[in-house]
Amino acid sequence: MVSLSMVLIWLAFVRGLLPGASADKPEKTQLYIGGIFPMTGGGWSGGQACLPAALMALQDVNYREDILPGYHLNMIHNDSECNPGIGTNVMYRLIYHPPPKLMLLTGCSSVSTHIAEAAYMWNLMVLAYGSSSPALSDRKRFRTFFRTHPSAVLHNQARIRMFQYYQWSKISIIQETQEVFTSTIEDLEKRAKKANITIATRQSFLSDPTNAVRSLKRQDARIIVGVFYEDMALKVFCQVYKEKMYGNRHVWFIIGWYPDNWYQKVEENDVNCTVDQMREALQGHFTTEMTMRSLDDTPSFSGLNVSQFDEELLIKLNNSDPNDTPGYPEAPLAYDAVWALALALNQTITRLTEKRVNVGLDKFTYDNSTIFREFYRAMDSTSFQGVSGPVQFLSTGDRLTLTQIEQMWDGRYYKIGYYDNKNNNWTLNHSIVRWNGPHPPYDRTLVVEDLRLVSMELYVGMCSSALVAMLAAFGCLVFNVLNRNVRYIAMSQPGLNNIAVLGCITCLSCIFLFGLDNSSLSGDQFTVICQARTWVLVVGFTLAVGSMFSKIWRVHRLTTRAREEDKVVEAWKLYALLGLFLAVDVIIMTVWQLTNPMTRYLEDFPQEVPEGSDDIVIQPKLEHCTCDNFTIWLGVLYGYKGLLLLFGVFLAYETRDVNIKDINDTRYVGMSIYNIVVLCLITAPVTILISSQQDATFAFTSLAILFCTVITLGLMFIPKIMNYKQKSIEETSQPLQAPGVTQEEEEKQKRLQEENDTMKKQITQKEERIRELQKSLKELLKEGQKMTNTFLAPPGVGRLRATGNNFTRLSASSMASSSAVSSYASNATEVFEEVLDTPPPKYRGKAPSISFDVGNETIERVPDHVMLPTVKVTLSDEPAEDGGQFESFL
Ligand code: ABU
Repeated sequence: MVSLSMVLIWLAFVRGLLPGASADKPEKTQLYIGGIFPMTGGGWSGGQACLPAALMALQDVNYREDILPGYHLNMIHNDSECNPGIGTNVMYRLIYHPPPKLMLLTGCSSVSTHIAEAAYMWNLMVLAYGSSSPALSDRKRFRTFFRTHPSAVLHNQARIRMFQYYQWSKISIIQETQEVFTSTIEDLEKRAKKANITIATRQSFLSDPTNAVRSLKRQDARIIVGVFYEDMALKVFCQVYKEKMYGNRHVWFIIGWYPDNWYQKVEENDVNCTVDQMREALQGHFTTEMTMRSLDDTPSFSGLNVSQFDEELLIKLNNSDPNDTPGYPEAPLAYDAVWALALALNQTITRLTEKRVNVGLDKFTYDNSTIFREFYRAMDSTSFQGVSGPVQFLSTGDRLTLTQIEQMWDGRYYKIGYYDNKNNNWTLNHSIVRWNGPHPPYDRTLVVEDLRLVSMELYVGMCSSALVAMLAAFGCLVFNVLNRNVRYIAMSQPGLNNIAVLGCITCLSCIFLFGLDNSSLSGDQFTVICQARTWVLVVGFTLAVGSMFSKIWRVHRLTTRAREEDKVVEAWKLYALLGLFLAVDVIIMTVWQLTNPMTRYLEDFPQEVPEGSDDIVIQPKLEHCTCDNFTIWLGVLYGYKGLLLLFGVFLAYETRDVNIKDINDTRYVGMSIYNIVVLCLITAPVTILISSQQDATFAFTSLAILFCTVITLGLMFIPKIMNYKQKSIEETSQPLQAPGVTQEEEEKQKRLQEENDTMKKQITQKEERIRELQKSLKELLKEGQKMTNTFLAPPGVGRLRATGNNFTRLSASSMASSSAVSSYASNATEVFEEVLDTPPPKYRGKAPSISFDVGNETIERVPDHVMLPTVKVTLSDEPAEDGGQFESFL
């Protein structure tokens, strides 16, 4: 009531002062409207400038004789504190305290929504000068609502345009929990989605933005839209300063209707940051706001242009700093709102007259819908030039204007452009736009993928080695094929050796495939190669190891089977065994390929931040060739190959002493298998352990393949090549098969040869044993019988010879019986020399044998291949003068 009386006094004063106001004119009928102004409170206290502007408009309307003739428009108003509860209370007071109000003027969206939702119950129209909430555009909910303040959706159109222009496709949002902001953000989300812009995160807060800002930081928000009232803006940017979420990595978009120096009000809002800190945090941020002052100086319907309006308003504000006065930007909207309702009422009078409804506006009551209906229609069709620009309402009660974009630099706002919502075009003064960094910030931390590749030097080195090994293997193959008829090679299963060489070459080719990565392959190509290399290695391994296995199995059969027919392993069986191994490979690999195909998988490593870069992080990645159940499949393959190797090792061990001359590489094949087992046992687990180090894995795998193949080739072929060199071509190249000799005969000959060799070996061992026995016997005899040289000739084939000149008697007796087998006295030297090489004269005619009587038997001594019993030879009577010796030759 105090306010009302002040207004009336003030109006009376103005009327008295203004020209054209005459005291003798008939009393005017008083009309009343209600005004709800947020004068205080934390949100938007725009009433501080809007109320004077509205009063100014009332004064100007009342001054005009052509507007509302015979009426005087009054406004009864109160403070809503931008609080819905207080605002609603003010509304009830206005309604229930006479006189009836023709209309309610409101500001602050949260208050306006409550009032506008209820007002139609009293046939009341609501006109908002300061409500931006997009929610208010809902005609079904707010049936009698109009506003000179455009909807905040106009901000969103301009924002989206900016995002598109600077190619920001990922934004984040922070909002105060108020319907005005929630509905603004909902609209922004819809528009962003349409424009393919992702909302990375949306944070909201009620009264403390600390956690919301921290959360933005955690989520690496870069382009941030903030919608909140001025008091919250101070808190938000103080926290932004603390979290260092400003500068060259961040861009903030906030609402532009705060007074220009809003950030300086830190003390009165209890914000724990200095003005300088706020200025620093706000450097370069953008604001969007609807144009609230006409862009040109053309006079409005009221007669005032914008500058005149501002001048007058400043007087009303007692020349206080407009930048420091909340609602100063919106003041033209309040001024135009009063003009809009005055013009609508004016129009209503005309309409009522036209309709011959003979009631004055002062007869309006809350249940009189006649005046209300005409008033609504008049308002709906209002159109005039205001100080805020053209005033016209859409069917939703909204108003369209340009959106103005500003940027703050060093604490000052600079206009950088406008967005025309109606025509969907914009003007942006790029030269004014400034950035904290050398370029507009990125909308996200750029994650640069760094694919870890096998080093080129290593790849070239390993491939060169593999190539050399392949050439060597090829050389072995050629050697084997060219000399396949040479006995030495022909007897070593050259066919299987050739397959082993091919297996080695296949395995070596894998080295080329293992080193191929993203530097030369696309993702799909890598998948193909990763499948191919598994197949190639598996098949190569089986060809090499399988053929060696077959060879050693054959030798094992040959040397361990008792029956002659069991010993024979036909060649086709060896190849069939190899074929079986390959078939198992193909089955395992095919099932693997069909059920869990190998594919490209990228392993991520911890991100790295390059020095001096805020916007880029390096994401190291490594390509792997893997699949579901990879470990199981690897286990199946390793299990099968492991069994093959294990059995191969067993066979190699069993045949370790076999030295069959013509199957001359048995031992070497065994050694190759040992070597492969050892290398596989090391390589398989180590490559799994170091699988995250591409160079080490490639080097280790390649070296294992190189060692396995080169050692195998060396063991199989170097002895053959050496042998080939040593033996003359004539010796080694005897035709294997004389004309007319059958394959069977040849096999038999081979077998006999092998047996012969075995026996020769046994003989050598026995001879060795004999020598040892002779030696010990000699020592015994020397000690025990100095006068009698007794010599125990060992059993076996051999010759006896005594040296010296003067043996008088020589007797030989069998160890088996004590009787002498032969005795005579003669020139011993002569006799024995003769006995051994040619029968002595007296035995001539019996040559080439000599017989000994052993007991009742006569054993004929044949120079070769005859086993003699142990013969005791005694040289007695007179030892040789020269201390002659007696020796046995075997
Ligand atoms: N421009 C002031 C808007 C205030 C509000 O919508 O609550």
